[in-house]
Amino acid sequence: MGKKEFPEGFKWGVATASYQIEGSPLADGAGPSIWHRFSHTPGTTHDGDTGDIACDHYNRYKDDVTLMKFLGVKAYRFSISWSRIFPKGKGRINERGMDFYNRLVDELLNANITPFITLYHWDLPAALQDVGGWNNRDIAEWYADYADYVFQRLGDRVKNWITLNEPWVMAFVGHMFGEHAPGMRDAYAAFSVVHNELRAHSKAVRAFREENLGGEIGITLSNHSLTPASQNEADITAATIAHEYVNYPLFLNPIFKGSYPEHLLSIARDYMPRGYEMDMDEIKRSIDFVGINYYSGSLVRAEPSAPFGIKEVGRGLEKSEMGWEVYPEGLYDILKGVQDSYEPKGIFITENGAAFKDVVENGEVHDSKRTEYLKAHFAQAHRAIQDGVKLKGYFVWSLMDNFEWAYGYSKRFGIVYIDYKTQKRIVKDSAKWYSRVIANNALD
Ligand code: IFM
Repeated sequence: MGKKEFPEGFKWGVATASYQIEGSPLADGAGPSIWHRFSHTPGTTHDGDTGDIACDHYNRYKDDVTLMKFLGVKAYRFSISWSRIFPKGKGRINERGMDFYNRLVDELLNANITPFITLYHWDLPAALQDVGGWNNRDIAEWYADYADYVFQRLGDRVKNWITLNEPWVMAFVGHMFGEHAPGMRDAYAAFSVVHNELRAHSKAVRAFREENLGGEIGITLSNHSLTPASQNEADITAATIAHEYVNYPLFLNPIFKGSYPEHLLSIARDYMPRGYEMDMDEIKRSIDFVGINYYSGSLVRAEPSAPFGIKEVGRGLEKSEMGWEVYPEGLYDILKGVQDSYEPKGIFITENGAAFKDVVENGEVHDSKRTEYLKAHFAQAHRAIQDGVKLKGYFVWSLMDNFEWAYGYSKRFGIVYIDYKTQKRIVKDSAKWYSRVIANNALD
């Protein structure tokens, strides 16, 4: 295998999210989020874990930026907690919450690290959930007002914006499977949330353009490679529906083409909010890049008794601690699919990484499986670039171990280990390896 060089200026980065790392969720006047409420509800998370302390990044952000500088990362993707700035989701502004992100941005710029801000990574202000949350059409205005305020305050220094993180997960895991906040089990709510997410996204993009601050804006989508288990027609149709329902087409078709994907509608039409067609012109709006999150892949079989007739089956490959099969080729397929179907101006891998069991030995973590995982996925990203995909950067999930939602602290995705008792950070072998890749801008 020869040396694989990446394009000049390629943005090698790391990613995190507010509720997963910050801790101190109610500090300095912040309002509670739905994840604060959900994790404090008995029986919702592993061992009752909450984000109350997490990685204590709220207090240690300077050290964490120093750590990123030491690793040589070029870009940092983090999210803003809406309820730190608007404790009730709208109305009164909490200047002390805003100040935290002001300081973080300045610290990053001083360290020569480019900030990529995700405006929403699942921690909706609880006060907005009380009036329907993402299932209330008014959320599109509430969200756009919040986003616009953040553009005004940080847009002089921040030039890369992501409206929403993984809207599919928010909609379905939170509103149909009940495993994430707000813990609902209602398919009608889930599809109406998808539609409102798209409306909110579009209004925020419009606000961003109107502010005329310069910079780029996009959206980050979750993806799971889904291919037919056989060449039998039923399996092929099931895999097409599954791909359109779970992956980028659900959001990119409306954004780029102004319509929901055709096969998806065969299962979703009855669940869509009445009159949704009238919003499609507004949803279709140009964005500057697409953010792709990718971790794993499965085969799909038609199974009439399964939800929506779709059953995922494994290939018998090695699995991560999440039980997800390691399938790097799927990353190539997803990237190529986005490029060929929508021809976006740019694509970023906004998350990729793996949870494996980590052991601290003499103050070190030899996480060779994570390094192998990243190496194989970087190689597929490189192959995609060779084949014409406009990939501009790659964010490893995650900078550090953190609160893995309903799994609490039981899964470690970091390239930096967190000792939760002492909050000590240990740079894992995978981070040392990543640091060399960044320095060479190439994979050996
Ligand atoms: O930790 C999550 C992140 O918040 C969203 N994408 C997937 C990651 C791993 O499950």
